[in-house]
Amino acid sequence: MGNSARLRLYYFPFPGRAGPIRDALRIGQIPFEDIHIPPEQFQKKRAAGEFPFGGLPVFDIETSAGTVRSAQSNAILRYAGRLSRLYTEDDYVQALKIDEALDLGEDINELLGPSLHEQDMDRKLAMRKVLAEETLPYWANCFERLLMTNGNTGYIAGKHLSIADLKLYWVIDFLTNESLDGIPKTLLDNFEAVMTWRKNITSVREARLAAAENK
Ligand SMILES: N[C@@H](CCC(=O)N[C@@H](CS)C(=O)NCC(=O)O)C(=O)O
Repeated sequence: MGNSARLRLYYFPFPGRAGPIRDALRIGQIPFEDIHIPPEQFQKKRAAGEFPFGGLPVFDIETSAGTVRSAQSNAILRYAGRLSRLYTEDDYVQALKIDEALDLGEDINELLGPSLHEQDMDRKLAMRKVLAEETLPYWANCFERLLMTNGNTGYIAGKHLSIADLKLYWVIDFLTNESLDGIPKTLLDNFEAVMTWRKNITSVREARLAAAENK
């Protein structure tokens, strides 16, 4: 990216899949336009073909040579991570571990899709019961083991904050902030390594954002 590139991130006015991208760019002090699409305008814009794959987030890199538009939250997050030094430049093993966690985050996001789109509350709650009692504990256990394999350093990959931590921070927040009917905020309380990691990332993230803002 040249210095003259203008970056624009399009997403809804809540964190969701854009939360980690916004964080990474802010921590890296990378200027970008944070464009919030009101949910009621989304379908119209999608029908008009404004989004490459029909969903958000969408990201523009505008230079004098033109504008590159892209979709896919993890691809955009890796780009933001490279700019912000929250990915890795040449450590392929570290990249592998970060990518693994980014895909874990998307696997979990995808699991939530059907119940998010379900309009019938009884059917929605039946789906959420299976998620809360079976599916999500299975995936939380995978995440727990991943953290233990990394040595419970407080981070997902190695000993430093990366885009993987920011991705999973927002996935876990979504699972436990009580915005999902039928998913209790205590969902992950018994996953000790996840809880310890979350406490660490919550404070590291806040400190890094505050440091970037005050520079
Ligand atoms: N694989 C895509 C999924 C994109 C996606 O499904 N985005 C959701 C918001 S988080 C969306 O646009 N939903 C609106 C809809 O499909 O109606 C990514 O990771 O960016």
